[in-house]
Amino acid sequence: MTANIWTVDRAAEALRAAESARSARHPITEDWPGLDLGTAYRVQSELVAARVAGGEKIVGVKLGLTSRAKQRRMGVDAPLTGWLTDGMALDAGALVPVERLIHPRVEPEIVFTLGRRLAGPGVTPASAMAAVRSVSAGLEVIDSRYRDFRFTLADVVADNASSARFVVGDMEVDPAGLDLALEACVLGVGGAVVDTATGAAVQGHPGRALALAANSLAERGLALEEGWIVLTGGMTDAVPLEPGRPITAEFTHLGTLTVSCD
Ligand code: OOG
Ligand code: MG
Repeated sequence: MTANIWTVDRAAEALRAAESARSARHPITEDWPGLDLGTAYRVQSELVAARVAGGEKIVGVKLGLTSRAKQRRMGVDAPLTGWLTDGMALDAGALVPVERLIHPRVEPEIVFTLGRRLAGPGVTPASAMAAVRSVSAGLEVIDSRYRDFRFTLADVVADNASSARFVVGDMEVDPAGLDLALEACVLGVGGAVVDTATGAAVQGHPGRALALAANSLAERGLALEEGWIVLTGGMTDAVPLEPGRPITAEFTHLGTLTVSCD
């Protein structure tokens, strides 16, 4: 009955296959009900290790499901982390290569660049913010490898938190001059405002999300490195990316970012 045995390798391969075929699949936990969080993070590590072996470089970390808007929509009530590589980065203004994606959605995020290494455990929001060199606007393009973005926490962890692409704005703002809980974002689709939020939507303050990422990585013996970027999580629900309907995030102090596709 070896065909029924699921392993970290097999789960990673199933997710890679769904991504390259652009074909959404059913949740891994339907095949592998025993998949626990620790093992799901090993699947995630294996996926990113394969990208690194293929020449990509890790440039940072993302948090997912840090806001109530996202947790409610996805039906998962705990945050998670995933990896970002240079292969996922898009230049501001570049078209999103939707021909390589399954069903992309876009969400506005507050992004940190670290001026020094940040290692848990015991990182507080204040000590996390002390490691931040600059704050920027971000738009994340997520693309779950699961049909209809339907998954459990273990599934979405294994799928590297639905990571696909991301854009970071060129403004690099000193965190000392900002109240990030009150930093507002207006999300527009095709010129119409569809949602609004402030930084407080993200764990009360995005610095709390950063501390959470450092402490969560520490449980796996890992740390956030100097120079890395950290996407702190969608402030609003994500919106589908469609041709002819550019998605714009306008922030109070971090500038305005737009993504679109043909
Ligand atoms: C999971 C990824 C969540 C965020 O910012 O909350 C995420 C998903 O919604 O597919 O990136
Ligand atoms: Mg996100």
